[in-house]
Amino acid sequence: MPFTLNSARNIFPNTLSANAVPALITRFNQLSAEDQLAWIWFAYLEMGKTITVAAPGAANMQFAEPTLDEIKQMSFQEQSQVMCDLANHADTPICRTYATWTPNIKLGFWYRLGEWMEQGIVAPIPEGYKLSANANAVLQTLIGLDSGQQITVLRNTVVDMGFDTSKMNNLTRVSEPVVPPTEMSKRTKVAIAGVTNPTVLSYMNLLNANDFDELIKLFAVDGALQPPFERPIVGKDAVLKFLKEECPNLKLAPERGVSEPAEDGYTQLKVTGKVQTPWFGAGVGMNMSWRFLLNSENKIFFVAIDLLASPKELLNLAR
Ligand code: ECH
Ligand code: GLY
Ligand code: GLY
Ligand code: GLY
Repeated sequence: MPFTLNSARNIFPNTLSANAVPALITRFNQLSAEDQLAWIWFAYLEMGKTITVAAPGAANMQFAEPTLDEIKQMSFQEQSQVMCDLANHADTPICRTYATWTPNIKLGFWYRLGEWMEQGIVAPIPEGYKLSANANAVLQTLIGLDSGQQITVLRNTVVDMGFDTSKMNNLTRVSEPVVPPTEMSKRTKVAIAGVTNPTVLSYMNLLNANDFDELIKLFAVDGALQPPFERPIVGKDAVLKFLKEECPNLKLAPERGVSEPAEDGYTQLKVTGKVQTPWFGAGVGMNMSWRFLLNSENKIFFVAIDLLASPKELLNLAR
């Protein structure tokens, strides 16, 4: 039986992904909007003790600027309302605009609001605000996670805010200006113990070089990419759009892998290693796996990227 998207998703079923992340987000979503905002504020402060977030690039900020200016002009009460609306997924013009932004623009927007809250330009979390008992318990759970899982929780809560895009019929996403690929002489090459497959090595090297136009050529026409905790993105056009919007300046450091033949001339490979995001650089190494299914032409039919449950999982290459 040939592979389908669904059977592809189940290759290397022993892979243990960080289920603590979606479990925590479910509990977070049950908190009130006020509690959610204060929770993120306290979480952000707590994480700031050990890891440093980089300032957003100008490219990420330009789309958020008009909305930030609008918020700056508001009274504290109106500003608090906007932030609660975002957490509540309300149907307001700002919540609709927010929904059109890529994750990096959303993160840049909140980064700036956080600075303004600190400087007294935007309504702060009220002094002495007491988190509910539930919110406190969820915060304690977060503090117990490793830093890669912590920043994933934070990123996903920010990405989920705003009006629900599935309820918008004329959604035109704004795209960040495309980051140019690294020039040839400055590119790096990965080495992966146990893996010599040229498609997999090129995948890592081209992603590290921001060379998305070449990277997409490694995919089958109906190929799919499944980001952590998300549904697969299917088809070359959609995958290329995702790569250009969400994947600039990542640093992939795969370490080891395993390769074996599958049905119909397909090959399945699992690779584990570390990934850095430009937001935290070398300060946070996320423990990741890539589960590739290549077709008989060595094109990517499917690749799943998972955030692993623990560093121990880096050694788990079992089928
Ligand atoms: C304040 C209080 C009020 C409410 C809010 C606030 C501000 C919060 C802020 C939060 C900032 C958070 C940030 C998080 C960044 C996280 C980034 C992550 C990136 C992970 C990327 C991965 C990539 C994997 C991939 C690989 C591939 O091979 C294919 C592509 C891809 C405090 C004001 C809200 C400011 C900056 C977790 C794992 C490896 C799938 C992408
Ligand atoms: N079967 C492993 C995962 O989906 O994370
Ligand atoms: N500073 C990380 C970014 O703008 O993507
Ligand atoms: N959750 C990581 C990403 O999709 O960028």
